[in-house]
Amino acid sequence: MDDKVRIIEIPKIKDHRGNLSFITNMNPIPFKINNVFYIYDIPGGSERGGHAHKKLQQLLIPLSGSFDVVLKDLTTEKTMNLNRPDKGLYIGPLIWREMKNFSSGSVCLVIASLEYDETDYLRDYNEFIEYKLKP
Ligand code: T46
Repeated sequence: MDDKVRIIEIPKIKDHRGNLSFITNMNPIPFKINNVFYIYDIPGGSERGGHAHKKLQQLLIPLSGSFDVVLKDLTTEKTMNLNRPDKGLYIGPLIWREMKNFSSGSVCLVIASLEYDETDYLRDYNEFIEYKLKP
Protein backbone atom coordinates (compact mmCIF):
# COMPACT_ATOMS: atom_id res chain seq x y z
CA MET A 1 0.00 0.00 0.00
CA ASP A 2 2.94 2.31 0.74
CA ASP A 3 3.39 3.62 -2.83
CA LYS A 4 -0.31 4.55 -2.96
CA VAL A 5 -0.63 6.22 0.46
CA ARG A 6 1.76 8.77 1.89
CA ILE A 7 2.01 12.04 3.77
CA ILE A 8 2.90 14.99 1.54
CA GLU A 9 4.43 18.08 3.12
CA ILE A 10 2.75 21.25 1.87
CA PRO A 11 5.05 24.25 1.40
CA LYS A 12 4.68 26.74 4.25
CA ILE A 13 5.62 30.41 4.36
CA LYS A 14 6.13 31.24 8.01
CA ASP A 15 5.33 34.79 9.02
CA HIS A 16 4.77 36.63 12.29
CA ARG A 17 1.26 37.36 10.96
CA GLY A 18 0.56 33.63 10.56
CA ASN A 19 1.50 30.85 8.15
CA LEU A 20 0.57 30.58 4.48
CA SER A 21 0.59 27.25 2.62
CA PHE A 22 0.03 26.76 -1.11
CA ILE A 23 -0.62 24.04 -3.63
CA THR A 24 -0.39 24.31 -7.39
CA ASN A 25 -0.86 21.76 -10.15
CA MET A 26 1.75 19.03 -9.69
CA ASN A 27 3.39 20.79 -6.70
CA PRO A 28 3.63 19.24 -4.18
CA ILE A 29 0.97 16.82 -5.42
CA PRO A 30 1.69 14.32 -8.20
CA PHE A 31 -1.42 15.10 -10.29
CA LYS A 32 -3.28 17.86 -12.08
CA ILE A 33 -6.12 19.32 -9.99
CA ASN A 34 -9.63 18.81 -11.37
CA ASN A 35 -11.83 19.08 -8.29
CA VAL A 36 -11.55 20.79 -4.90
CA PHE A 37 -14.11 20.28 -2.15
CA TYR A 38 -14.30 20.48 1.60
CA ILE A 39 -16.14 18.74 4.37
CA TYR A 40 -17.23 20.82 7.35
CA ASP A 41 -19.96 21.25 10.02
CA ILE A 42 -19.40 17.58 10.77
CA PRO A 43 -21.65 16.33 13.59
CA GLY A 44 -19.92 14.47 16.44
CA GLY A 45 -19.58 10.72 15.79
CA SER A 46 -19.98 11.04 12.00
CA GLU A 47 -18.15 8.68 9.69
CA ARG A 48 -17.53 9.44 6.02
CA GLY A 49 -15.85 7.72 3.12
CA GLY A 50 -16.45 3.99 3.01
CA HIS A 51 -15.38 3.63 -0.59
CA ALA A 52 -12.45 3.38 -3.00
CA HIS A 53 -11.85 5.06 -6.33
CA LYS A 54 -10.99 3.24 -9.55
CA LYS A 55 -8.80 6.03 -10.97
CA LEU A 56 -9.04 9.15 -8.83
CA GLN A 57 -6.06 10.34 -6.77
CA GLN A 58 -6.52 12.83 -3.97
CA LEU A 59 -4.91 14.79 -1.17
CA LEU A 60 -6.76 15.17 2.14
CA ILE A 61 -5.78 18.17 4.25
CA PRO A 62 -7.06 18.82 7.78
CA LEU A 63 -7.44 22.60 7.45
CA SER A 64 -8.72 22.69 11.01
CA GLY A 65 -8.99 20.08 13.77
CA SER A 66 -8.18 16.43 13.29
CA PHE A 67 -9.63 13.12 12.13
CA ASP A 68 -8.60 9.54 11.42
CA VAL A 69 -8.45 7.90 8.01
CA VAL A 70 -8.61 4.10 7.93
CA LEU A 71 -6.96 2.79 4.76
CA LYS A 72 -7.40 -0.74 3.44
CA ASP A 73 -5.73 -2.64 0.68
CA LEU A 74 -6.22 -6.34 -0.07
CA THR A 75 -3.99 -7.49 2.77
CA THR A 76 -3.02 -4.40 4.75
CA GLU A 77 -4.89 -1.92 6.88
CA LYS A 78 -3.64 1.18 8.65
CA THR A 79 -5.07 4.21 10.38
CA MET A 80 -3.57 7.66 9.98
CA ASN A 81 -4.43 10.64 12.15
CA LEU A 82 -4.43 13.93 10.24
CA ASN A 83 -3.97 17.00 12.40
CA ARG A 84 -1.68 19.51 10.64
CA PRO A 85 -2.76 21.83 7.80
CA ASP A 86 0.76 21.62 6.28
CA LYS A 87 0.66 17.81 6.00
CA GLY A 88 -1.73 16.21 3.54
CA LEU A 89 -2.54 12.55 3.02
CA TYR A 90 -2.11 11.40 -0.59
CA ILE A 91 -4.35 8.46 -1.53
CA GLY A 92 -3.92 6.80 -4.92
CA PRO A 93 -6.43 4.65 -6.80
CA LEU A 94 -7.92 1.42 -5.42
CA ILE A 95 -7.43 2.11 -1.73
CA TRP A 96 -10.46 1.75 0.55
CA ARG A 97 -10.83 4.74 2.91
CA GLU A 98 -13.01 5.46 5.95
CA MET A 99 -12.91 8.78 7.83
CA LYS A 100 -13.87 8.97 11.49
CA ASN A 101 -13.16 10.56 14.89
CA PHE A 102 -13.57 14.09 13.57
CA SER A 103 -12.73 16.62 16.26
CA SER A 104 -15.24 19.37 16.90
CA GLY A 105 -15.05 22.08 14.24
CA SER A 106 -12.79 20.11 11.93
CA VAL A 107 -12.60 20.99 8.25
CA CYS A 108 -11.20 18.58 5.64
CA LEU A 109 -10.05 19.99 2.31
CA VAL A 110 -9.86 17.49 -0.54
CA ILE A 111 -7.93 18.12 -3.75
CA ALA A 112 -8.68 15.56 -6.42
CA SER A 113 -7.32 14.55 -9.80
CA LEU A 114 -10.73 14.05 -11.45
CA GLU A 115 -14.07 15.81 -11.49
CA TYR A 116 -16.82 14.11 -9.49
CA ASP A 117 -17.98 11.00 -11.33
CA GLU A 118 -20.04 8.40 -9.48
CA THR A 119 -18.88 5.64 -11.87
CA ASP A 120 -15.35 6.01 -10.47
CA TYR A 121 -16.55 4.97 -6.98
CA LEU A 122 -16.50 1.46 -5.49
CA ARG A 123 -18.88 1.90 -2.55
CA ASP A 124 -19.33 -1.77 -1.69
CA TYR A 125 -16.35 -3.42 0.06
CA ASN A 126 -16.85 -6.82 -1.62
CA GLU A 127 -17.13 -5.15 -5.01
CA PHE A 128 -13.85 -3.33 -4.22
CA ILE A 129 -12.08 -6.63 -3.43
CA GLU A 130 -13.47 -8.28 -6.58
CA TYR A 131 -12.43 -5.27 -8.70
CA LYS A 132 -8.88 -5.42 -7.30
CA LEU A 133 -8.60 -9.16 -7.95
CA LYS A 134 -9.86 -8.86 -11.54
CA PRO A 135 -7.08 -9.80 -13.99
C1 T46 B 1 -13.60 10.91 -0.95
C2 T46 B 1 -13.78 11.47 0.41
C3 T46 B 1 -12.52 11.84 1.10
C4 T46 B 1 -20.75 15.99 -5.57
O1 T46 B 1 -21.88 16.29 -6.00
N1 T46 B 1 -19.63 16.60 -6.07
C5 T46 B 1 -18.39 16.31 -5.62
O2 T46 B 1 -17.39 16.87 -6.11
C6 T46 B 1 -18.23 15.30 -4.61
C7 T46 B 1 -16.85 14.91 -4.09
C8 T46 B 1 -19.36 14.69 -4.11
N2 T46 B 1 -20.59 15.04 -4.59
C9 T46 B 1 -21.81 14.42 -4.01
C10 T46 B 1 -21.89 12.91 -4.13
C11 T46 B 1 -22.77 12.55 -2.95
O3 T46 B 1 -24.13 12.66 -3.33
O4 T46 B 1 -21.82 14.69 -2.61
C12 T46 B 1 -22.47 13.64 -1.92
C13 T46 B 1 -21.62 13.13 -0.76
O5 T46 B 1 -20.49 12.41 -1.28
P1 T46 B 1 -19.83 11.20 -0.51
O6 T46 B 1 -20.86 10.42 0.20
O7 T46 B 1 -18.96 10.45 -1.48
O8 T46 B 1 -18.93 11.97 0.58
P2 T46 B 1 -17.72 11.38 1.41
O9 T46 B 1 -17.32 12.42 2.40
O10 T46 B 1 -18.02 10.02 1.94
O11 T46 B 1 -16.53 11.20 0.34
C14 T46 B 1 -15.92 12.34 -0.22
C15 T46 B 1 -15.66 12.14 -1.70
O12 T46 B 1 -16.88 11.82 -2.38
C16 T46 B 1 -14.68 11.01 -1.95
O13 T46 B 1 -14.16 11.12 -3.25
O14 T46 B 1 -12.63 10.22 -1.21
O15 T46 B 1 -14.69 12.58 0.44
